[in-house]
Amino acid sequence: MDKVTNRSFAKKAGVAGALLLGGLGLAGCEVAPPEALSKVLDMGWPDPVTPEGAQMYNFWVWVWLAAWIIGIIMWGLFLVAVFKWNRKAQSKRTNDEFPKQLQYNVPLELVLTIVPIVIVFVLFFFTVQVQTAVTARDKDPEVTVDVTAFQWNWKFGYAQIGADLSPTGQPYNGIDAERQAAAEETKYDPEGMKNANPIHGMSQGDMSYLNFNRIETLGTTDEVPVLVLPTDTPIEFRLASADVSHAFWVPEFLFKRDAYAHPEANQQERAFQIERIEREGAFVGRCAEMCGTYHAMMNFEIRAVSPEAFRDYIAFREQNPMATNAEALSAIGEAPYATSTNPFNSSRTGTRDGGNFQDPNANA
Ligand SMILES: [Cu+2]
Repeated sequence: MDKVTNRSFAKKAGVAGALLLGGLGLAGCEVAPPEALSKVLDMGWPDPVTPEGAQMYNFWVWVWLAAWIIGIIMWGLFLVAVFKWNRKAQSKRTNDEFPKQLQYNVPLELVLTIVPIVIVFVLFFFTVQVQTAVTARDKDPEVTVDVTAFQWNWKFGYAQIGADLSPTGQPYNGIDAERQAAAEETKYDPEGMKNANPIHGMSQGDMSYLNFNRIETLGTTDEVPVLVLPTDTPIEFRLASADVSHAFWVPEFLFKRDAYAHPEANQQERAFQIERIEREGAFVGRCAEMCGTYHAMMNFEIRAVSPEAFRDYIAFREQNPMATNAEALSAIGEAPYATSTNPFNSSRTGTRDGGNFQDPNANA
C-alpha cells in the first residue's frame, strides 16, 4: 500500500469510528441488546421493571459483550504465542530463526496504547451516562414515599401524592404533624442536662431527621411489610435509618441505596426517583447492608397495582385509620400478605439450644 491510499484508509476508518461512537453515544443504553444475547450474558440479573433498571441492564449486557470480544481476541493471541512460539515448536523448525521481533515498532505500540485508552473512555462515558440518568432527581414524582429502616424491619409512609392519584383530587400531604413535632422535640438535650452530648449540643436521641406520616405500613416479625405503589407513575423514595446503616434494595429495580441515620449530617443523598414501575406485580425487597443478627430477615415487598387501585387503596386507608394494611389490600382485591417472600422463623428454640446442641457427656 502506498502512502496516499494508506492515509485515505485511515481517514475512512476514523470517520466510520466517529460515526459509530457518535451513534452509540446518542442512543446510549436505551438500546436493548438482542434478547437471546441478554439471556446468555446477563449473568442472572433479574428482568428490570423500571426504565432506570432497563438502562443499567442494557449497559451491563453490552459491557459483558465488549469484555467477551476483547477477551476472546486476547486469549487467541496468548494461545498463538503459547503454541506457535514455544521451545518445542521452535526446535522442530529447521532454521534457527527467532519469531518476528516487533519491539520499537512505533505505529504498533501507538495502536496498543491508544486502543485500551479508547476502550476505557467508552466504558467511562456510558458509565457516567447511565449513572447520571439513574440518580437524576428530575422525574417530577407523583408519589413520595418515606422509607425508614430499623433493626430489623421497615416502615413505609406516604409523604406526598399528586392530585391525579389522591382520593380527594387535591395534592395529598401525608405528614403526621403531631408525631413530626414530637420528633423535633428530641433534637436538643434539655438545658442543664448532665453529661449532655458535646456535639453542637445535639441530643444523642435526635429523631428529628426521621419522617412520620399519617398512612404508614410497619413490618413486624410475623408480617412482611407490603408497600403498595402505582404502576406508570414517577415515584420518589426518601430513605433513612432509625439506628445502624441499612440498605434499600429491590432486585427488580436493579438498584440499592444505603439508608443512614442522619443522612444530611452524613453527607448522604437520601432520595432517589424512578420514572415508573412498568408492570403490576409483587417484587421482593431486601436489606443489602449487614446490619446485625436478623439482617437476613429484613425483607419487604413492593406491590405494584394500577393507578386506580392505588387511589382506592389510599382512600381506604385514609378512611379506615384503624384498619390493617392486609385489610386495605383485601379491600382492593389484592392478596393481603406478601407473596414474594415469607416471614422467617426468628425463634432460636430448636435452632441453637435445642436441635443443634450435642451433650459432650452423653456417652461418657
Ligand atoms: Cu438492615
